[in-house]
Amino acid sequence: MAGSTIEGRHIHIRTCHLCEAMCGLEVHVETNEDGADEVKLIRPDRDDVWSKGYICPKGTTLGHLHHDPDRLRVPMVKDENGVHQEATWDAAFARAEELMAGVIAEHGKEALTIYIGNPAAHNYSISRYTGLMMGLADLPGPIYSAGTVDQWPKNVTCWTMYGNQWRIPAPDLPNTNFIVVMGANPHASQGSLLACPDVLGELDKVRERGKVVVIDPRRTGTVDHADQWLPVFPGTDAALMLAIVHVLYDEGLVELGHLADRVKNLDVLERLAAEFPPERVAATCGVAADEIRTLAQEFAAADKAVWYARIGTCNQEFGTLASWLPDAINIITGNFDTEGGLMWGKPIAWSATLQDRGVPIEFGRFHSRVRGAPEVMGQFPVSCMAEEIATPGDGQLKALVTVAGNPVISAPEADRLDDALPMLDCMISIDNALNETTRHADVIFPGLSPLEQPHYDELLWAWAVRSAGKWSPPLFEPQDGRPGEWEVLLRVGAMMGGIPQEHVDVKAIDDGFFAAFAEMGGADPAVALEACPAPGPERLNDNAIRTGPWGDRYGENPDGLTLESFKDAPHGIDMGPMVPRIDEMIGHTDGMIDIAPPYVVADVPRLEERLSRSNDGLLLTSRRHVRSNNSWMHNVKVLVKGKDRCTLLIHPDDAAASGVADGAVARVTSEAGTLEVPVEVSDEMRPGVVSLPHGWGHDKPGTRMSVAREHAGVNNNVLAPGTFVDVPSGNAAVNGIPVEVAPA
Ligand SMILES: Nc1nc2c(c(=O)[nH]1)N[C@H]1C(S)=C(S)[C@@H](COP(=O)(O)OP(=O)(O)OC[C@H]3O[C@@H](n4cnc5c(=O)[nH]c(N)nc54)[C@H](O)[C@@H]3O)O[C@H]1N2
Ligand SMILES: Nc1nc2c(c(=O)[nH]1)N[C@H]1C(S)=C(S)[C@@H](COP(=O)(O)OP(=O)(O)OC[C@H]3O[C@@H](n4cnc5c(=O)[nH]c(N)nc54)[C@H](O)[C@@H]3O)O[C@H]1N2
Ligand code: SF4
Ligand SMILES: [Mo]
Repeated sequence: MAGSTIEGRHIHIRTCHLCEAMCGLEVHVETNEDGADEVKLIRPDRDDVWSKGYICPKGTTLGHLHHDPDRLRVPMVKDENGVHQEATWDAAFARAEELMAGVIAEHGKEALTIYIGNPAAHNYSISRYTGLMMGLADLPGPIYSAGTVDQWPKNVTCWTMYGNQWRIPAPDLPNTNFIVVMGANPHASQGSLLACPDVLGELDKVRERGKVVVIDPRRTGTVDHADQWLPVFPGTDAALMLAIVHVLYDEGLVELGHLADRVKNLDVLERLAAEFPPERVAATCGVAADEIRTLAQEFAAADKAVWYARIGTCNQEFGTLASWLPDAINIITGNFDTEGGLMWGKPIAWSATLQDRGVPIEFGRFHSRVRGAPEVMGQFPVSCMAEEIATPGDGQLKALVTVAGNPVISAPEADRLDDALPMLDCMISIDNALNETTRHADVIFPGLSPLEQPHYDELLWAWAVRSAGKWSPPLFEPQDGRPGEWEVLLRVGAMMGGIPQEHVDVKAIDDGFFAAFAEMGGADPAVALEACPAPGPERLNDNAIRTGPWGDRYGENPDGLTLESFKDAPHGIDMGPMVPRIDEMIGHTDGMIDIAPPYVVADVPRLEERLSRSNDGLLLTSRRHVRSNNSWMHNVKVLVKGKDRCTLLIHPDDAAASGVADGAVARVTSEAGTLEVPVEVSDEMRPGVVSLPHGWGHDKPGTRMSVAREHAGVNNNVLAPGTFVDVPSGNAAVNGIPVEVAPA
């Protein structure tokens, strides 16, 4: 096992699985008087090839998560009084199967769906085995995920521009000299669709070399690491960026560099932008025309520049347009697929999501039953889930499986979903907590503690600023007889597929799954199966490394990498910085980047209408904090202690006009609902815009979150109208919600 033992203390080397920064940790474990192993201390691993000693406060709390007495360790089954009781694994599987089989018999598989939450992206078992689960379930209808309150617009633009929805390019931060950070706050998030340790430290270095500009309605902590802050009105970024493109064309600053003959539909982009001179959008965006003009000129003049946009540009009314235009700006200024610009990462271990190519682009193949929402990449907006459960009729949802998700907090119209979930005939959750969502589940199957399983980040290296990789062994042995999370997913998938549990041959199913992956990597499945006989996620990980760009190809390239290479290198392996990849990354059959995809630009008229809407009244936005992680880490005492973070941030002028004072309680009302929340008056907000954090509201009965309950806060998604979406992607617009603020 990696690490060393000093005076009875074992020091494990591990990668923090919580966020995209993937920091290396030293986890110090001691055996206590009762003979139990306990995490005593977590500190940065200075020898980590990637993070080199950087961590944030959350990384030091993995021991708290592991030892939390509230964490589920055995399955929970609801008794006849609706109270969760601990159960054996066999009893829990039997109850789940009984309920699921009942729904299938009575309503068919149309009545089944799955919701997949965010930690799936940070857990190798879940990220791989939800794929197998869906394959086994073979559902005729859509599934739901946190993706439609997150990056779905970016998936739409990457699919239409590059031909693959997960080939998301990221800023080459360590090598750029000019960066625009739009709708992202790495001060809290530590980077998103951008894997880079110590993003703020990197921004400081960019400032030394050139300039950092932040475009955000809030003067965030990231602005402290920037030269300029442009306080844009929420939802107007696309208009601002079209004006940037306008200036670039108008002033002859367009220069495609090495991509000159790799980009099509440039004329469409130019024609559209011609309609958006800075003077036309300035009032709507809240950014002066000369500031827009200067930014375009400076961006074009910088030798290496990059325009980086994240969740503020996705979770909004024009998410698809605002996700398309940053890439377009980088492309037409010669800052795409080149050092210091927007580039694709090159993972050592490939992810299946990045492999598929050539799927014909098609949206709206079917529509949701209740509101008629079009399918987008197999999903409906997550806000549809409540109405699809609550509205009777053919195709009504009767069974739901949630995997590592808490949509009662994270999805728009949160209270409506909370009311709908008890109407299900069968709800199964695969989750480590009895929280606001899982309290409705008939059966909860806990996953292993992250410290009980190996870890390798699967997808995140696709947008990492270096080609590196790290594997962490489990620190603790799971309790006897506990199935791994992968096996639970496999079994529940089979259940949804109508395969009786006694006929589920885990090894045979897993062998078939692995063989398909080996083939996807270009290996001979028979050779791969012989080399890797043990079922489970580890051999998938091994295969992705062996058939990846530096892999041993099962012996063909004897000096190549395997999972063993990572086991021998606890501080990680680094294969260098980002490199140009255009020839490998375009999935379209013509090999061209489509800089103005018809599906995307068809939404421009909707944006034009926005220009005639005034910015009167107050618009609600969301925010994050470095000591929170969406909804699920508020049960860690050291992270929630201190000042109340769940406050309404409001500019002094707006506070005065609304009659609310600092520290008082305000009533915030939207079309969807009402909340009462403490006020924090601050000029860090742009006038006309207020901000609430997401992920709070832990006061529901029937949960087992004793610490979070004492720091409950309110759920800002009670205020998010479910039908307020970015139309082309169906992604929720949880930013830019019109609200009224009054004294409570
Ligand atoms: N208003 C507003 N709403 C938002 C956002 C916003 O900015 N504003 N952001 C959106 C975004 S970007 C996201 S990604 C979503 C997140 O939405 P969700 O993914 O639905 O919510 P999380 O809070 O991440 O909940 C994660 C769940 O996973 C469980 N969990 C943690 N670790 C494990 C594990 O190892 N195994 C298993 N099985 N379970 C585990 C936790 O107990 C918890 O129940 O929220 C979205 N909602
Ligand atoms: N500590 C911590 N880290 C996290 C998470 C967490 O909850 N806590 N969540 C993780 C997840 S799931 C994700 S997806 C990432 C997200 O990571 P980021 O994208 O960096 O998200 P935020 O920190 O929410 O920053 C979004 C910013 O957008 C601004 N904004 C809101 N509306 C608009 C708008 O219309 N236009 C513009 N230009 N800006 C706008 C907000 O004021 C806010 O400052 O973070 C991840 N990392
Ligand atoms: S920034 Fe914090 S939460 Fe993210 S990986 Fe590093 S230590 Fe973990
Ligand atoms: Mo997210």
